[in-house]
Amino acid sequence: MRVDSKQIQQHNERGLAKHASRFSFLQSELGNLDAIIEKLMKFQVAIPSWALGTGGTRFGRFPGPGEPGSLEQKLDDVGLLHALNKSSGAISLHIPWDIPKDYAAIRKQAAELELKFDAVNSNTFQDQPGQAHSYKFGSLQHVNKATRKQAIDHNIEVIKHGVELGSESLTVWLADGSTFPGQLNFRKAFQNTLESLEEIYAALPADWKMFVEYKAFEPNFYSMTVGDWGQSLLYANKLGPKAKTLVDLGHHLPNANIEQIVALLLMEGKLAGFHFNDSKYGDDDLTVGSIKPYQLFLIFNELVEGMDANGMDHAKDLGWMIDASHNVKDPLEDLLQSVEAIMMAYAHALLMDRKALNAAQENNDVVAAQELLKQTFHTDVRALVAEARLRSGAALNPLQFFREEKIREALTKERGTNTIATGL
Ligand code: AFD
Ligand code: MN
Ligand code: MN
Repeated sequence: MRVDSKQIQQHNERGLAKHASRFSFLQSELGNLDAIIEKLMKFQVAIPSWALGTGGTRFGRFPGPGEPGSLEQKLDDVGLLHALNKSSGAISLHIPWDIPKDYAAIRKQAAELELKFDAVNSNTFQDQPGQAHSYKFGSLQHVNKATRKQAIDHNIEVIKHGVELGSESLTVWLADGSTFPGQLNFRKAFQNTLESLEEIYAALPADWKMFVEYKAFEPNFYSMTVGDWGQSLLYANKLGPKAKTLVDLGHHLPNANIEQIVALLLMEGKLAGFHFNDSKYGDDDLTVGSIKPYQLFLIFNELVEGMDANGMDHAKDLGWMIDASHNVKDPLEDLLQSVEAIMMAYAHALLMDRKALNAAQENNDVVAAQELLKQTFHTDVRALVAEARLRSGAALNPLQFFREEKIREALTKERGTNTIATGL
Protein backbone atom coordinates (compact mmCIF):
# COMPACT_ATOMS: atom_id res chain seq x y z
CA MET A 1 0.00 0.00 0.00
CA ARG A 2 1.31 3.50 -0.83
CA VAL A 3 0.42 6.81 0.87
CA ASP A 4 -1.09 9.44 -1.41
CA SER A 5 0.58 12.88 -1.14
CA LYS A 6 -2.88 14.45 -1.37
CA GLN A 7 -3.84 12.68 1.88
CA ILE A 8 -0.75 14.16 3.54
CA GLN A 9 -1.55 17.62 2.18
CA GLN A 10 -5.10 17.46 3.57
CA HIS A 11 -3.78 16.24 6.94
CA ASN A 12 -1.33 19.15 7.01
CA GLU A 13 -3.98 21.70 6.02
CA ARG A 14 -6.09 20.54 8.96
CA GLY A 15 -3.20 21.00 11.41
CA LEU A 16 -1.48 24.03 9.88
CA ALA A 17 -2.99 26.81 11.99
CA LYS A 18 -2.09 25.19 15.30
CA HIS A 19 1.37 24.28 14.02
CA ALA A 20 2.04 27.79 12.69
CA SER A 21 1.30 29.41 16.05
CA ARG A 22 3.52 26.90 17.90
CA PHE A 23 6.36 27.30 15.40
CA SER A 24 6.19 31.11 15.42
CA PHE A 25 6.35 31.07 19.24
CA LEU A 26 9.49 28.91 18.99
CA GLN A 27 11.01 31.31 16.47
CA SER A 28 10.19 34.28 18.71
CA GLU A 29 12.02 32.51 21.54
CA LEU A 30 14.97 31.08 19.58
CA GLY A 31 15.43 33.30 16.53
CA ASN A 32 15.97 32.07 13.00
CA LEU A 33 15.82 28.25 12.91
CA ASP A 34 16.37 27.64 9.20
CA ALA A 35 19.90 26.23 9.57
CA ILE A 36 18.73 23.74 12.17
CA ILE A 37 15.72 22.79 10.06
CA GLU A 38 18.01 22.16 7.09
CA LYS A 39 20.01 19.67 9.18
CA LEU A 40 16.86 17.98 10.48
CA MET A 41 15.57 17.56 6.93
CA LYS A 42 18.82 15.87 5.87
CA PHE A 43 19.00 13.50 8.83
CA GLN A 44 17.88 9.97 7.92
CA VAL A 45 17.41 7.01 10.26
CA ALA A 46 17.68 3.48 8.82
CA ILE A 47 14.89 1.10 9.72
CA PRO A 48 15.78 -2.54 10.53
CA SER A 49 13.88 -5.03 8.40
CA TRP A 50 13.32 -7.16 11.49
CA ALA A 51 11.43 -4.41 13.34
CA LEU A 52 8.51 -4.19 10.90
CA GLY A 53 6.77 -7.10 12.53
CA THR A 54 6.28 -8.26 16.08
CA GLY A 55 9.63 -9.61 17.24
CA GLY A 56 8.32 -10.71 20.62
CA THR A 57 10.57 -12.01 23.36
CA ARG A 58 12.21 -15.40 23.94
CA PHE A 59 9.03 -16.33 25.83
CA GLY A 60 6.76 -15.92 22.88
CA ARG A 61 5.55 -13.78 20.05
CA PHE A 62 2.04 -12.43 19.41
CA PRO A 63 1.96 -11.58 15.71
CA GLY A 64 -0.18 -8.56 14.95
CA PRO A 65 -2.55 -7.85 12.06
CA GLY A 66 -1.24 -6.90 8.63
CA GLU A 67 2.42 -7.50 9.40
CA PRO A 68 4.78 -7.98 6.44
CA GLY A 69 5.33 -11.53 5.20
CA SER A 70 7.97 -10.82 2.57
CA LEU A 71 10.92 -8.56 1.87
CA GLU A 72 8.80 -6.62 -0.63
CA GLN A 73 6.18 -5.95 2.05
CA LYS A 74 8.88 -4.91 4.54
CA LEU A 75 10.21 -2.46 1.95
CA ASP A 76 6.68 -1.12 1.43
CA ASP A 77 6.35 -0.58 5.17
CA VAL A 78 9.59 1.42 5.36
CA GLY A 79 8.42 3.37 2.33
CA LEU A 80 5.24 4.15 4.22
CA LEU A 81 7.17 5.38 7.27
CA HIS A 82 9.36 7.51 5.03
CA ALA A 83 6.38 9.02 3.24
CA LEU A 84 5.00 10.06 6.63
CA ASN A 85 8.17 11.48 8.21
CA LYS A 86 10.75 11.82 5.38
CA SER A 87 13.34 10.77 7.98
CA SER A 88 13.34 7.00 7.41
CA GLY A 89 15.03 6.88 4.02
CA ALA A 90 16.89 3.59 4.45
CA ILE A 91 16.36 -0.06 5.35
CA SER A 92 18.90 -2.39 6.93
CA LEU A 93 18.67 -6.03 5.89
CA HIS A 94 19.55 -9.10 7.89
CA ILE A 95 20.95 -12.06 5.97
CA PRO A 96 19.71 -14.82 5.55
CA TRP A 97 16.32 -13.52 6.79
CA ASP A 98 16.11 -11.02 3.88
CA ILE A 99 17.70 -12.59 0.81
CA PRO A 100 16.12 -10.94 -2.26
CA LYS A 101 14.74 -13.25 -4.93
CA ASP A 102 15.14 -10.61 -7.62
CA TYR A 103 17.74 -7.90 -6.96
CA ALA A 104 16.70 -5.68 -9.86
CA ALA A 105 13.08 -5.72 -8.70
CA ILE A 106 14.04 -4.96 -5.11
CA ARG A 107 16.34 -2.13 -6.18
CA LYS A 108 13.56 -0.74 -8.38
CA GLN A 109 11.02 -0.90 -5.54
CA ALA A 110 13.46 0.81 -3.16
CA ALA A 111 14.12 3.57 -5.68
CA GLU A 112 10.39 4.17 -6.16
CA LEU A 113 10.03 4.46 -2.38
CA GLU A 114 13.10 6.76 -2.17
CA LEU A 115 14.87 4.24 0.06
CA LYS A 116 18.55 3.34 0.28
CA PHE A 117 20.01 0.11 1.62
CA ASP A 118 21.89 0.77 4.83
CA ALA A 119 24.33 -1.69 6.47
CA VAL A 120 23.79 -5.38 5.89
CA ASN A 121 23.83 -7.57 9.00
CA SER A 122 25.35 -11.06 9.17
CA ASN A 123 23.90 -13.79 11.35
CA THR A 124 26.10 -16.35 13.03
CA PHE A 125 23.96 -16.43 16.13
CA GLN A 126 21.53 -18.98 14.69
CA ASP A 127 22.10 -22.27 12.86
CA GLN A 128 20.44 -22.38 9.45
CA PRO A 129 18.87 -25.53 7.94
CA GLY A 130 21.50 -27.78 6.39
CA GLN A 131 24.40 -25.93 7.95
CA ALA A 132 27.48 -28.19 8.25
CA HIS A 133 28.88 -26.79 11.53
CA SER A 134 26.83 -25.53 14.48
CA TYR A 135 27.37 -22.13 16.12
CA LYS A 136 26.29 -23.45 19.50
CA PHE A 137 29.76 -22.76 20.91
CA GLY A 138 30.39 -19.64 18.89
CA SER A 139 31.25 -18.75 15.33
CA LEU A 140 34.29 -16.56 14.57
CA GLN A 141 35.77 -17.57 17.95
CA HIS A 142 35.10 -21.30 17.54
CA VAL A 143 37.81 -23.79 18.53
CA ASN A 144 37.07 -25.70 15.31
CA LYS A 145 38.66 -23.97 12.28
CA ALA A 146 36.04 -25.35 9.91
CA THR A 147 33.30 -23.66 11.93
CA ARG A 148 35.19 -20.37 11.86
CA LYS A 149 35.66 -20.76 8.11
CA GLN A 150 31.92 -21.34 7.64
CA ALA A 151 31.15 -18.14 9.61
CA ILE A 152 33.77 -16.18 7.65
CA ASP A 153 32.30 -17.40 4.36
CA HIS A 154 28.81 -16.40 5.54
CA ASN A 155 30.00 -12.85 6.25
CA ILE A 156 31.67 -12.64 2.85
CA GLU A 157 28.42 -13.89 1.33
CA VAL A 158 26.55 -11.12 3.17
CA ILE A 159 28.93 -8.51 1.72
CA LYS A 160 28.11 -9.82 -1.77
CA HIS A 161 24.37 -9.41 -1.11
CA GLY A 162 25.05 -5.88 0.12
CA VAL A 163 27.09 -4.99 -2.97
CA GLU A 164 24.16 -6.10 -5.15
CA LEU A 165 21.90 -3.70 -3.24
CA GLY A 166 24.19 -0.69 -3.08
CA SER A 167 24.89 -1.04 0.64
CA GLU A 168 28.34 0.18 1.85
CA SER A 169 28.77 -1.41 5.24
CA LEU A 170 28.69 -4.75 7.02
CA THR A 171 27.65 -4.95 10.66
CA VAL A 172 29.07 -7.89 12.54
CA TRP A 173 27.35 -8.66 15.83
CA LEU A 174 28.63 -11.83 17.45
CA ALA A 175 26.73 -13.76 20.08
CA ASP A 176 30.06 -15.51 20.72
CA GLY A 177 31.27 -15.84 24.28
CA SER A 178 30.88 -18.25 27.16
CA THR A 179 28.21 -19.12 29.65
CA PHE A 180 30.37 -20.58 32.37
CA PRO A 181 33.79 -19.94 33.92
CA GLY A 182 36.45 -22.15 32.35
CA GLN A 183 34.49 -22.73 29.15
CA LEU A 184 36.71 -20.50 27.04
CA ASN A 185 40.34 -19.52 26.87
CA PHE A 186 39.76 -15.75 26.60
CA ARG A 187 43.00 -15.11 24.73
CA LYS A 188 42.41 -17.87 22.18
CA ALA A 189 38.83 -16.74 21.67
CA PHE A 190 40.05 -13.19 21.03
CA GLN A 191 42.80 -14.35 18.64
CA ASN A 192 40.45 -16.66 16.70
CA THR A 193 37.90 -13.86 16.41
CA LEU A 194 40.49 -11.34 15.30
CA GLU A 195 41.95 -13.65 12.63
CA SER A 196 38.44 -14.42 11.37
CA LEU A 197 37.51 -10.74 11.27
CA GLU A 198 40.76 -10.03 9.38
CA GLU A 199 39.70 -12.46 6.64
CA ILE A 200 36.32 -10.76 6.37
CA TYR A 201 37.94 -7.30 6.45
CA ALA A 202 40.21 -8.33 3.55
CA ALA A 203 37.09 -9.11 1.50
CA LEU A 204 35.54 -5.66 2.03
CA PRO A 205 35.15 -3.57 -1.14
CA ALA A 206 37.35 -0.46 -1.14
CA ASP A 207 34.53 1.94 -0.22
CA TRP A 208 32.95 -0.29 2.44
CA LYS A 209 33.17 -0.14 6.23
CA MET A 210 32.91 -2.89 8.82
CA PHE A 211 30.97 -2.12 11.99
CA VAL A 212 32.01 -4.23 14.98
CA GLU A 213 29.03 -4.26 17.33
CA TYR A 214 29.57 -5.09 21.01
CA LYS A 215 27.15 -6.40 23.64
CA ALA A 216 27.78 -6.86 27.36
CA PHE A 217 25.75 -10.06 27.84
CA GLU A 218 23.10 -12.29 26.22
CA PRO A 219 22.90 -14.87 24.78
CA ASN A 220 26.13 -15.71 26.63
CA PHE A 221 25.96 -14.85 30.31
CA TYR A 222 29.51 -15.24 31.63
CA SER A 223 31.54 -13.50 28.90
CA MET A 224 31.01 -12.05 25.44
CA THR A 225 33.90 -12.12 22.98
CA VAL A 226 32.98 -8.64 21.74
CA GLY A 227 31.58 -7.54 25.09
CA ASP A 228 32.23 -3.85 25.46
CA TRP A 229 33.42 -0.75 23.63
CA GLY A 230 37.05 -1.42 24.65
CA GLN A 231 37.10 -4.88 23.07
CA SER A 232 35.33 -3.64 19.96
CA LEU A 233 37.80 -0.75 19.63
CA LEU A 234 40.71 -3.18 20.13
CA TYR A 235 39.47 -5.29 17.19
CA ALA A 236 38.70 -2.22 15.09
CA ASN A 237 42.15 -0.72 15.66
CA LYS A 238 43.87 -4.01 14.83
CA LEU A 239 41.72 -4.49 11.72
CA GLY A 240 42.34 -1.09 10.13
CA PRO A 241 40.75 2.20 9.06
CA LYS A 242 37.63 0.67 7.58
CA ALA A 243 36.65 -1.00 10.87
CA LYS A 244 34.68 1.01 13.42
CA THR A 245 32.80 0.42 16.66
CA LEU A 246 29.01 0.25 16.57
CA VAL A 247 27.09 1.38 19.68
CA ASP A 248 23.78 -0.36 20.32
CA LEU A 249 22.18 1.58 23.17
CA GLY A 250 20.79 -1.59 24.76
CA HIS A 251 24.15 -3.38 24.83
CA HIS A 252 25.66 -1.91 27.99
CA LEU A 253 25.67 -2.88 31.62
CA PRO A 254 23.06 -0.88 33.56
CA ASN A 255 24.00 2.80 34.11
CA ALA A 256 26.95 2.73 31.70
CA ASN A 257 27.92 6.25 30.67
CA ILE A 258 27.17 5.90 26.96
CA GLU A 259 27.62 9.57 26.16
CA GLN A 260 31.23 9.37 27.41
CA ILE A 261 31.87 6.24 25.28
CA VAL A 262 30.47 8.06 22.25
CA ALA A 263 32.61 11.15 22.88
CA LEU A 264 35.82 9.10 23.06
CA LEU A 265 35.04 6.88 20.05
CA LEU A 266 34.29 10.03 18.03
CA MET A 267 37.57 11.58 19.23
CA GLU A 268 39.38 8.46 17.94
CA GLY A 269 37.50 8.57 14.61
CA LYS A 270 36.31 5.01 15.34
CA LEU A 271 32.59 5.54 15.97
CA ALA A 272 30.60 3.62 13.35
CA GLY A 273 27.21 4.81 14.47
CA PHE A 274 24.26 3.50 16.42
CA HIS A 275 21.56 0.97 16.86
CA PHE A 276 19.00 3.16 18.64
CA ASN A 277 16.52 1.73 21.13
CA ASP A 278 15.82 2.20 24.81
CA SER A 279 16.05 -0.05 27.81
CA LYS A 280 15.50 -0.20 31.53
CA TYR A 281 17.40 -3.39 32.33
CA GLY A 282 19.15 -5.00 29.32
CA ASP A 283 18.86 -5.34 25.55
CA ASP A 284 15.15 -4.67 25.92
CA ASP A 285 14.82 -3.15 22.45
CA LEU A 286 12.17 -0.67 23.65
CA THR A 287 10.99 2.41 21.78
CA VAL A 288 13.74 5.02 21.48
CA GLY A 289 13.34 7.71 24.12
CA SER A 290 10.62 5.86 26.00
CA ILE A 291 12.68 5.22 29.15
CA LYS A 292 15.73 7.53 29.20
CA PRO A 293 15.08 10.50 26.88
CA TYR A 294 17.59 12.69 28.77
CA GLN A 295 20.37 10.14 28.15
CA LEU A 296 19.47 10.19 24.45
CA PHE A 297 19.85 13.98 24.46
CA LEU A 298 23.20 13.78 26.30
CA ILE A 299 24.40 11.29 23.66
CA PHE A 300 23.36 13.60 20.85
CA ASN A 301 24.96 16.52 22.66
CA GLU A 302 28.31 14.68 22.55
CA LEU A 303 27.66 13.63 18.97
CA VAL A 304 27.08 17.15 17.65
CA GLU A 305 30.08 18.47 19.60
CA GLY A 306 32.32 15.63 18.36
CA MET A 307 31.11 15.64 14.75
CA ASP A 308 31.55 19.41 14.52
CA ALA A 309 35.04 19.14 16.04
CA ASN A 310 35.88 16.54 13.36
CA GLY A 311 34.24 18.54 10.56
CA MET A 312 31.88 15.63 9.86
CA ASP A 313 28.66 15.60 7.86
CA HIS A 314 25.97 14.83 10.44
CA ALA A 315 23.75 13.02 7.95
CA LYS A 316 26.35 10.97 6.09
CA ASP A 317 29.41 10.23 8.21
CA LEU A 318 27.89 7.91 10.80
CA GLY A 319 25.42 5.01 10.69
CA TRP A 320 22.07 6.05 12.22
CA MET A 321 19.82 3.04 12.67
CA ILE A 322 17.11 1.75 14.93
CA ASP A 323 17.50 -1.75 16.30
CA ALA A 324 14.41 -2.58 18.29
CA SER A 325 11.84 -5.30 18.51
CA HIS A 326 8.24 -5.09 19.52
CA ASN A 327 6.00 -7.18 21.64
CA VAL A 328 2.98 -5.09 22.60
CA LYS A 329 2.97 -2.15 20.18
CA ASP A 330 2.07 -1.79 16.55
CA PRO A 331 5.55 -2.00 14.94
CA LEU A 332 4.96 0.93 12.59
CA GLU A 333 3.58 3.17 15.34
CA ASP A 334 6.55 2.24 17.51
CA LEU A 335 8.97 3.11 14.70
CA LEU A 336 7.25 6.46 14.08
CA GLN A 337 7.67 7.22 17.79
CA SER A 338 11.32 6.14 17.71
CA VAL A 339 12.22 8.32 14.74
CA GLU A 340 10.44 11.29 16.37
CA ALA A 341 12.46 10.77 19.59
CA ILE A 342 15.71 10.69 17.64
CA MET A 343 14.84 13.85 15.72
CA MET A 344 13.91 15.64 18.96
CA ALA A 345 17.20 14.65 20.63
CA TYR A 346 19.10 15.81 17.56
CA ALA A 347 17.16 19.10 17.49
CA HIS A 348 17.92 19.68 21.17
CA ALA A 349 21.62 19.00 20.58
CA LEU A 350 21.64 21.45 17.67
CA LEU A 351 20.05 24.12 19.90
CA MET A 352 22.72 23.76 22.58
CA ASP A 353 24.73 26.93 23.23
CA ARG A 354 28.12 25.24 22.90
CA LYS A 355 30.11 28.40 23.52
CA ALA A 356 28.35 28.98 26.84
CA LEU A 357 28.70 25.31 27.79
CA ASN A 358 32.42 25.29 27.06
CA ALA A 359 32.85 28.54 29.05
CA ALA A 360 30.99 27.02 32.02
CA GLN A 361 33.25 23.96 31.81
CA GLU A 362 36.39 26.10 31.60
CA ASN A 363 35.23 27.96 34.71
CA ASN A 364 34.19 24.83 36.59
CA ASP A 365 30.77 26.38 36.79
CA VAL A 366 28.90 23.12 37.27
CA VAL A 367 25.52 24.74 37.91
CA ALA A 368 25.70 26.88 34.77
CA ALA A 369 26.68 23.87 32.69
CA GLN A 370 23.81 21.84 33.99
CA GLU A 371 21.39 24.73 33.60
CA LEU A 372 22.32 24.97 29.91
CA LEU A 373 21.61 21.28 29.38
CA LYS A 374 18.35 21.39 31.29
CA GLN A 375 17.09 24.59 29.64
CA THR A 376 17.70 23.06 26.23
CA PHE A 377 16.26 19.67 27.11
CA HIS A 378 13.07 21.32 28.40
CA THR A 379 12.61 23.36 25.23
CA ASP A 380 9.61 21.91 23.42
CA VAL A 381 11.07 21.16 19.96
CA ARG A 382 8.10 19.23 18.57
CA ALA A 383 7.05 22.19 16.38
CA LEU A 384 10.64 22.49 15.11
CA VAL A 385 10.75 18.83 14.09
CA ALA A 386 7.26 19.14 12.61
CA GLU A 387 8.32 22.19 10.57
CA ALA A 388 11.18 20.15 9.10
CA ARG A 389 8.66 17.48 8.10
CA LEU A 390 6.33 20.10 6.62
CA ARG A 391 9.14 21.54 4.50
CA SER A 392 10.08 18.01 3.38
CA GLY A 393 6.52 17.28 2.24
CA ALA A 394 5.85 14.85 5.11
CA ALA A 395 3.02 14.75 7.64
CA LEU A 396 2.89 17.29 10.45
CA ASN A 397 1.94 14.49 12.83
CA PRO A 398 2.83 11.06 11.36
CA LEU A 399 1.31 9.00 14.18
CA GLN A 400 -1.97 10.93 14.02
CA PHE A 401 -1.97 10.49 10.24
CA PHE A 402 -1.33 6.75 10.60
CA ARG A 403 -4.42 6.44 12.79
CA GLU A 404 -6.66 8.97 10.99
CA GLU A 405 -6.09 7.17 7.69
CA LYS A 406 -6.53 3.71 9.33
CA ILE A 407 -3.31 2.46 7.72
CA ARG A 408 -2.98 -0.65 9.86
CA GLU A 409 -6.54 -1.62 8.96
CA ALA A 410 -5.76 -1.16 5.26
CA LEU A 411 -2.61 -3.29 5.57
CA THR A 412 -4.56 -6.00 7.38
CA LYS A 413 -7.17 -6.00 4.65
CA GLU A 414 -4.39 -6.39 2.09
CA ARG A 415 -2.27 -8.97 3.96
CA GLY A 416 -4.37 -10.62 6.59
CA THR A 417 -2.78 -11.54 9.89
CA ASN A 418 0.15 -13.55 8.71
CA THR A 419 3.19 -14.23 10.81
CA ILE A 420 6.22 -12.41 9.43
CA ALA A 421 8.96 -14.20 7.51
CA THR A 422 11.81 -13.19 9.78
CA GLY A 423 14.30 -15.01 11.94
CA LEU A 424 13.42 -13.29 15.18
C1 AFD B 1 20.68 -8.02 18.36
C2 AFD B 1 21.93 -7.24 18.09
C3 AFD B 1 22.31 -7.24 16.63
C4 AFD B 1 21.40 -8.11 15.83
C5 AFD B 1 19.98 -7.65 16.06
C6 AFD B 1 18.97 -8.55 15.32
O1 AFD B 1 21.71 -5.90 18.52
O2 AFD B 1 22.28 -5.91 16.07
O3 AFD B 1 21.71 -7.96 14.45
O4 AFD B 1 19.65 -7.67 17.45
O5 AFD B 1 18.90 -9.77 15.97
O6 AFD B 1 20.27 -7.68 19.68
MN1 MN C 1 22.05 -4.09 17.42
MN1 MN D 1 20.54 -5.54 20.30
